[in-house]
Amino acid sequence: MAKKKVNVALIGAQFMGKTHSNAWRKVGMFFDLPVEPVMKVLCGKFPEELKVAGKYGWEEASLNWKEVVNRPDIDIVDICTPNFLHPTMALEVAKAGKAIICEKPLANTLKEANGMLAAVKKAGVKHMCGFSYRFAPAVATIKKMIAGGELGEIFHFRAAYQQDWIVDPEFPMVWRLKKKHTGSGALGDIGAHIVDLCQYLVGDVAEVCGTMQTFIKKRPIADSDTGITVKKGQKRSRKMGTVDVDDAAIFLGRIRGSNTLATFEATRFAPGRRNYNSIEVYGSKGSVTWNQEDMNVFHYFNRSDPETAQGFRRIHATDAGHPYTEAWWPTGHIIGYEHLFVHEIYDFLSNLRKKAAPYSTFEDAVKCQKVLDAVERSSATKKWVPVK
Ligand code: SOE
Repeated sequence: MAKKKVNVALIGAQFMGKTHSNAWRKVGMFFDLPVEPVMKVLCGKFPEELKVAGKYGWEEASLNWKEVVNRPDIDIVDICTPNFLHPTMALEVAKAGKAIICEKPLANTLKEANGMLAAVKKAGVKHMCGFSYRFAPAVATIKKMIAGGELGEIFHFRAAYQQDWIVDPEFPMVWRLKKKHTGSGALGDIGAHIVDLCQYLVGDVAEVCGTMQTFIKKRPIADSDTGITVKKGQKRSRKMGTVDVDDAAIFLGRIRGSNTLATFEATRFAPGRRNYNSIEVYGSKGSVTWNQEDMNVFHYFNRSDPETAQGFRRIHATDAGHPYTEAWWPTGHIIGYEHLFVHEIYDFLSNLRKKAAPYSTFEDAVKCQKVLDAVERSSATKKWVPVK
């Protein structure tokens, strides 16, 4: 029987537009789906950037996202724009009654994030926020281990998400460095990921104490915003712009209803760490560690191993028993960053016509935004702040 076609519109043609386009294109090739996604329209801000629409697999391209969102033939809208645009777009999509995927963080502020959650609930539409690292086979396996009690009582959750793409003072002003476009800097961009991983794997953060730092406060203004990479030949004026967001945020957390202590570091000033999203979980029965730069493996220490054979085992999360891996290659044939987006869209489509939402929803994204908000208030007051 022919599968119901669901028409997709994607808003945003830069880094996330590219990763999500790849995912929409690959998901039906590698996974069995209850519906057939059709890549209908890529929406962008400039005619120039829409030249990739055909190459990315989209049937149409449009500069008018609002018109596309309200088209009766569009069923799902995927928002891959800078953070400040998420609320306006999500509210429009919810009003139009379409299913919605939105990149993280949900919004610049907790207030806006709450508004987005209220809108999708009122509209009764399916909603996902793309916390992609949950969908790494190794991370999904760690989730099962912790939920199954294999690590016992959790003493510590530790996460450090370290990058280095703006250590060069010549790196120009881009949207991720301007509060009005991004909300916060490293905290909301990469700190959001490790907060979500903590709340996904271990438990909700109940209170935080943190501090934030901007190392380079002035940067050259560029002729174009190229996300996190500097395009060859990009011209930079001598006019300088002010960085009004954090370059790094470090904070402690206590986990609701447990004795677990959490420590978080989100920095863009760790030379040599390109996209080093790393987590460590230490429990009464054992420990696990994982990092995105070596994303196909995780390390596991089991306290009940014989004393003469104790140590961190290096486990390849590419065997058939690891989530998502059967769709790809034989064991040991690794996957990459882009596959995580295929996995998240697979989970979204698999549950499109069900009540269930076994993935990161707007609810989870608001829980994350509450922690980000509390960290900003803690940094400003130099006090512990409860996460309401
Ligand atoms: C930049 O820090 C960035 O592109 C993040 O915005 C993404 O969420 C992360 O997956 C990779 O790095």
